Amino acid sequence: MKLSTYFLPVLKETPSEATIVSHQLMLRAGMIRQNGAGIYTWLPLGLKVLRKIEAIVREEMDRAGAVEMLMPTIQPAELWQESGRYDDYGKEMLRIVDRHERDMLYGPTNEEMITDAFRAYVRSYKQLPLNLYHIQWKFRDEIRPRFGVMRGREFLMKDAYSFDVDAESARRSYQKMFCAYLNTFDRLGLTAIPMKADTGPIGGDLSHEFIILADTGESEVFCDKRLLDLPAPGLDLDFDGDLEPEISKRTQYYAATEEMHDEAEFAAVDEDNRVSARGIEVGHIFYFGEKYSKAMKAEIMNAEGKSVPVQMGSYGIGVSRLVGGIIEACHDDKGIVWPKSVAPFDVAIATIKARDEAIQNAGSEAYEKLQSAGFDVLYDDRDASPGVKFSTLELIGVPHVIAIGPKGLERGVVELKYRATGESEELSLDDAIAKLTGAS
Ligand code: 5CA
Repeated sequence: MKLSTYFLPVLKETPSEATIVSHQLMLRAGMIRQNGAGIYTWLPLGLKVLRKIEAIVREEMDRAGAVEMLMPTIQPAELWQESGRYDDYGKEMLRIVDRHERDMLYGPTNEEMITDAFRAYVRSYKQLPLNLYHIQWKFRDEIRPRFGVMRGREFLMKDAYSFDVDAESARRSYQKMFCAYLNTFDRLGLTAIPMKADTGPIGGDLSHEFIILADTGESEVFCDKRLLDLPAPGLDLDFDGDLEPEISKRTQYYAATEEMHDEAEFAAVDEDNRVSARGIEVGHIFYFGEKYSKAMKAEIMNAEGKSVPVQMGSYGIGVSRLVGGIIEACHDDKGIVWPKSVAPFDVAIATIKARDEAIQNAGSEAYEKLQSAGFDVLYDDRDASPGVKFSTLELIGVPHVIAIGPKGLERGVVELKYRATGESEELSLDDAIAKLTGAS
């Protein structure tokens, strides 16, 4: 992408309405534009990051055996009347009446709709276990939308739903999602702490929130310090093979989170090991058994030939919230420092004295070579000062910048700058590309 023809409306000033750093940086970096309370346009740079996060979430869901589909944003009220949640959900649900006076709603979540799809097609335990998910926009008429995309009214969520013949198998499905979540957050460059949680309007008796630590977070984390050491990177799971050994790798961790993590239990933790911190809830998983299947008569035949309500769980990840959450965890005084896995571009080229013909040729050569090597490249070909170029690229958080200027060109070198450390080195273009290939 050439910056001269891209759409990157960066702001010089920090907008006064933004009170937390991720919101400020998303506005300044030209990632989002507010259209109303809790409603945002995703500008090109913001959309790129959103899509990268979505792709990682999708890959990990697929790897854990979940199957993607897509349900609509607008739902008929009847399904919610059947489950009993139409009245329970209260003012957070955006209710709509269509031209035929039919009651509709903008979905805040999809338990009812997925249960309706399930009961239409599945009859036998032999078709289970099954896990279906989608990645779709939701609407919740939050009383206090704030912090930009972190607490929006319209937001992108991945929601998965598991179906099992009995409670034992349902708990295995839950555990499998639990592991998939740890993998997903690892890949996003985050340490997410699972905490036992209230089930709220979703219902059920078993639930975990996944929290990333940030001072600006809305959730209070009560945690045994020793748990922070357990989700160490390197516990890479491969769901392709037999599941048992894979799950057992995480079992110790899972079991530990089962044992503690609400405020009362926290009081029992040895004082030396307590931490209490603030964090952002980026995921939430629930096992609620028969809550919806009983009310909506989603029954299956078990091995004994008996018709029983299917056992269900649901598993949410706040995809759009994660964009803000990652920035909260990954920034410095110059701007965003994206983890490589979600950076909008892998590498940028900044030309100094961009109108000089030799510089233009060198810039084009670097652009072509980097693209051929498979990198997503942002070429800052604008006729702007080095200061403007570097500060823009630092603000938007591109992990690597190759600076090409007349002095270096004479000596056959470019400058390779690393966003995360601020370090830089001089080397030939080909060596810089080789280095990036090794590092990526
Ligand atoms: N049906 C269940 C699981 S699929 C459910 O809706 N769970 S939830 O209410 O906890 O939402 C799942 C995730 O969506 C949350 O963990 C959070 O990361 C994200 N989320 C919830 N509300 C908002 C909001 N107003 N703005 C941005 N993200 C949100």
